[in-house]
Amino acid sequence: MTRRDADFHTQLQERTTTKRPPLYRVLLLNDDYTPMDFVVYVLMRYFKKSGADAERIMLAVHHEGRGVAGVYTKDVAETKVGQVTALAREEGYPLQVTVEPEPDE
Ligand code: TYC
Repeated sequence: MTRRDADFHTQLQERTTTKRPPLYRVLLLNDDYTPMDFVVYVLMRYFKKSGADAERIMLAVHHEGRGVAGVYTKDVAETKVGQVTALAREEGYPLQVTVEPEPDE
């Protein structure tokens, strides 16, 4: 294969290979003041969890200190952090929500 063939091959690959975007975890952190019901509500409303899953995740955060609410592209993850943080502050709760990169597969 000539150098030009190799370059053409590389460019074709770059044009036609579909790349998945990097993903980010939205984490909930435990605290002593945010009500359990509020955390369950947030998990159902913003992270589309069933009642049973929301309860399980909330209790895991309560006992282990942190837990994954959902995994999204960067923009979506950051939007959810903003929405949930705003609602928690409106209600006067200190709930902490953060984002971390999902280790790539
Ligand atoms: N620890 C809180 C309580 O006992 C409940 C709670 C769970 C708070 C998860 C935050 O991310 C959280 N009321």
